[in-house]
Amino acid sequence: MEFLTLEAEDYERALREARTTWGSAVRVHTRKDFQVKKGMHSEKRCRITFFLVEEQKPIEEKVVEEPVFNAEVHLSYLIEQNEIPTTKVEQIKSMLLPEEKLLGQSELEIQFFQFLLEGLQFEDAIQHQYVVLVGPAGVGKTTSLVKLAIHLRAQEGKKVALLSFDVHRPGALEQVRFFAKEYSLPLYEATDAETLSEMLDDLETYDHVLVDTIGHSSKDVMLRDSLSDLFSSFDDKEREYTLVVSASSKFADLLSQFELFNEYQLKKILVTKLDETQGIGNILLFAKEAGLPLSFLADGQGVPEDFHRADASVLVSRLRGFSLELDQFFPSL
Ligand SMILES: Nc1nc2c(ncn2[C@@H]2O[C@H](COP(=O)(O)OP(=O)(O)OP(=O)(O)O)[C@@H](O)[C@H]2O)c(=O)[nH]1
Ligand SMILES: [Mg+2]
Repeated sequence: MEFLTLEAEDYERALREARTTWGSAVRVHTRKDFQVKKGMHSEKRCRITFFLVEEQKPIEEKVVEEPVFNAEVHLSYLIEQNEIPTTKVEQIKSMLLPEEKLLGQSELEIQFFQFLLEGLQFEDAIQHQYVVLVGPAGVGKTTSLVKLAIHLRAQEGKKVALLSFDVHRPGALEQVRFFAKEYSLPLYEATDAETLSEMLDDLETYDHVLVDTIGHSSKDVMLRDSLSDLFSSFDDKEREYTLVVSASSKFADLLSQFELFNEYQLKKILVTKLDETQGIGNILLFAKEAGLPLSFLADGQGVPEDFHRADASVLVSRLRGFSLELDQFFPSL
């Protein structure tokens, strides 16, 4: 720190002089009063030693600006986080962002949440004796069939059997035989319409017969025809067809799978591989568009544990980007 000195007739003048030059930065360290001889007289003097401090600026009052909530930006974020199909984005924005109204964050989130769940149907009760799982190759039909069989037996005390239509493909039978053995599930293998009709009396003794089919696409005309052949053998049996889809499929692909398999008059949708996707917007909008109830949800390869009855709370726990605690709408979560 640097010290300065200044001398005047008295302390007040010395201080005034110092302040004339350095203003309010002056801080007096010491003062010394003394006499100076001037001829016969002596004169009073005062010497001050002082230092300067940085002038304190007045504390500016900070104006904390409230961030302005931008509903459109937040809605875009929710849309992205939940992987809403791009073809639906404009419709959602025009529905949820009315021009004449400013939305707060909670209000917007509740409306988006309602939009996602509105019209969704859930139905896990099996109404028919035969349950046929159909769907594209590799979505998890066989695995889900086994999980469903174990669920019906363990949770509902049903007598169940597996019936495989997928008996010619290398490896397919081994897979279902392995599961049947592992979980002590009776397995019937229908190689053709004739063997199937021979099994029907036996199959009548079960509460539910779960039918595993070969995954096929629109290009596999042969496969479709052979499947139709087999189905014709139990035309009179009460049965329900469930479409198995993977949660990681694109929305447009889900719609074309629905169109392809709806020739069987689908009753339900079973969703697999929920563990392989971040956003479930495609599945929610697909189920609504197809107008079919969701029956079960699979979220892993674990048999039988990665399998749940479809209900809103399971799906809601997979929604992302909300600041609202969504589980408040489902107290059982
Ligand atoms: N991560 C994950 N994998 C799954 C799920 N369900 C099935 N898988 C796996 O997906 C693969 C295919 O399953 P499958 O049950 O053979 O599928 P599929 O539809 O019967 O296949 P195809 O008979 O060939 O048409 C296997 O490795 C399964 O373990 C799931 O929910 N999550
Ligand atoms: Mg299979």
